Amino acid sequence: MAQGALVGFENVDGIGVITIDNPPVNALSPGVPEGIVEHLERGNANPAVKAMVLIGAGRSFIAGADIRQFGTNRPRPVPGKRTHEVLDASRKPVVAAIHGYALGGGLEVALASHYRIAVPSAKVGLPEVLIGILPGSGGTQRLPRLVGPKAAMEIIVSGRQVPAEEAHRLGIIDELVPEGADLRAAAIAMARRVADIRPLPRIRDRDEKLAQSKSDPGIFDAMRKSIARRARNQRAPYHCIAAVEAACTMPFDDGIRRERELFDELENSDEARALRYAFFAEREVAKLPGIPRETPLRPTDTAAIVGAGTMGGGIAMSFAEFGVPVKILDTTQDALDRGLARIRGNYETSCRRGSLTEAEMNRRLGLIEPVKSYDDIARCDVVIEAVFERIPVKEEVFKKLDEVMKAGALLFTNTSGIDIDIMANATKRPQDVAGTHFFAPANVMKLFEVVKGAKSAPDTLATAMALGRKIGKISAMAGNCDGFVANRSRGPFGTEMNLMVEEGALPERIDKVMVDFGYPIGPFATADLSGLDIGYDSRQRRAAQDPNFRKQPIADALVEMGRLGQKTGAGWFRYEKGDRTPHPDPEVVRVIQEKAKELGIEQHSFSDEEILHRLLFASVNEACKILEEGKAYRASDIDVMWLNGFNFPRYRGGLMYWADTVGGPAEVYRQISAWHQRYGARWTPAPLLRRLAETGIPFREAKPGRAM
Ligand code: T1G
Repeated sequence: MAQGALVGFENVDGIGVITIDNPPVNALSPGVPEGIVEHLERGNANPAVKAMVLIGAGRSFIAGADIRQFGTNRPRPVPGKRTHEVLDASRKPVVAAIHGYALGGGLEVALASHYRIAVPSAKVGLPEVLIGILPGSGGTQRLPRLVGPKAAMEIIVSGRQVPAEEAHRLGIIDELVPEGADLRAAAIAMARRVADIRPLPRIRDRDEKLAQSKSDPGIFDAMRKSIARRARNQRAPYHCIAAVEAACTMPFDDGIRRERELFDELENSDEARALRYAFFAEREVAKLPGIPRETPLRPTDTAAIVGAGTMGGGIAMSFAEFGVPVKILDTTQDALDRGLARIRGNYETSCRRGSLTEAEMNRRLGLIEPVKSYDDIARCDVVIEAVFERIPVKEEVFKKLDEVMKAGALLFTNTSGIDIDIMANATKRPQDVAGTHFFAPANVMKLFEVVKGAKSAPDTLATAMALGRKIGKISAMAGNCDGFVANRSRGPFGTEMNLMVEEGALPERIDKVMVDFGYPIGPFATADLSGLDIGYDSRQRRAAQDPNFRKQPIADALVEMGRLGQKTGAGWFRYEKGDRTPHPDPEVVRVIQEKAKELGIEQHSFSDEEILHRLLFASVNEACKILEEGKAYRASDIDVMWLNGFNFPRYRGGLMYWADTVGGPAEVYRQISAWHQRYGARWTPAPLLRRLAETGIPFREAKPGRAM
């Protein structure tokens, strides 16, 4: 293959092998589809070529269209020259040989091929819905013909990756070759076997599976109903269903045209732009200015957790899910027993819900080893402290870790806000210490906030970031400050929600505004879920230390009444036994009115927009301070934290991206300045906000004020 060619061709004794070589994931960037088409046409025209193979160089087949091309003014495909059309017109069989990923346009190329062969570790899928569009190269028309419309809709609307073995069972993959076997050779052998078989097996010619929609016409409405909650305010999931419906109701070529119409309606939608932004923001966040990508990482093959509480248990589950053996240490057998019982209970719930098999539960439990002595964890590569949020307790743990852990072991803390340097300075190896902050529930939430201590070594930080990705998280770097970055930027949101309740906005009203905006549940229902006592203690401590610290009188009153949230059946809302549905409670209204009167706070009405902007603009202002202080590398890193730590609706891009869509810095600065006049110092605009407003630079391009 010519050096540097994106797509190569080699005639192997009559089998034309077409190799795509566009690192890192063989995206269908400009030149790649053209190269594939050129070689398909050459192979068809060459009498010496009996059949062909399509295969990817490097680590993957084709990961899909080049997402960077969307939203740009790119050339329209030439009719009849689209890859899947040329494959359809091929007079010779083409075998798609899949390893790594065949996603989006990559799977569509494979589906337009005549045969598909894969290694078991390969994954296929049509994830376009995850970036706000839909498969636009025949996937919505061919997949239903292969697996039936119902299974096709599940794959297309979820956007999930389908492991090759499941794809083989579904009929998407014709043949699996043993892992480690020579896929290219197997594909060539398959091409040789099928070279003379006619007619060529084109999926477009197979309609038998579409009959399912005739016998069960309700499948489309049922699908629309089943996604209604999570697809709120979004169009792509519904367009995916409409495209599959077209496959069942139109001739193939009409269905292709309908698919393209639906695709064109989405490519430049707000939702698609925001989701593309989120996709790239979650790749950018892995890049650490000043720490080279090739920094050698320390080993993280064995892990230990100190503290078998809720967080420690959830962290242990994260390691076990990704096959990392993990010891969990606590000082008493009772604490360990409770911790392991909680872990087992979580798994049993997942098994009951069908999201986990018993075998998988047992595999994971087999990786979690309870221990009672620090000596039992001394040889572990990484240890994460997850004990009470009390400084003396944490200092004691780190002193002990410093004594027992092997040289070079990574000493991480899951603290949600205590100064990392306090723990680091309790050891003689501060270079090995960093924060690795999980978000509750630790085995569910994706955000893994890595916090840089003053003396954290570069490889310590690089390894921490890689460790997060290794256990299925999205790692994001934060500078060491009160609340780090995620919680610090979320803090003002919490302040404003409590103040608005004092001013007359009821919890159910604020929750509705945020659920309508796209959150899965409202902030008050979320507080009830976490437990109102969590913040109560720290507020009392801070008020005792800082006379200027303003407590939250209504939240405090609820806690003092024993209303701790779901766990006591009442908090901001009332709960029926065994039901998590929040119900407004007149008792809470009484407390609010009583406290507001006591505090002499003027009650007033709110618009939905005022509620939304009071909460989110407060956090945008704090995010500007964070960037100014150099505690985050990028505004998009803060967006990644809000998407993966706080369930901010993904199709709105993230806190800072969204702020740009509602008038950007100029509008936010105008509004905050008005609230500054009305409410005082807490609404003082951040200097960076003012500069962005004056210079017209959007939030998502804001740069940190200084190095982290
Ligand atoms: N386009 C452009 N760049 C891409 C890309 C893509 N499809 N996929 C990955 N990259 C870049 C990524 O930004 C990063 O860049 C590098 O490759 C490594 O990615 C017509 C319309 C394949 C599972 O949605 O899911 O086809 O940071 O860190 O963790 O119907 O990449 O190094 O500069 O994610 O090993 C459909 C998206 C497109 C797949 C590999 N396909 N990609 O994960 O690597 S739309 C997708 C992924 C489409 C058709 C429709 C993952 C991966 P940088 P990475 P990874």
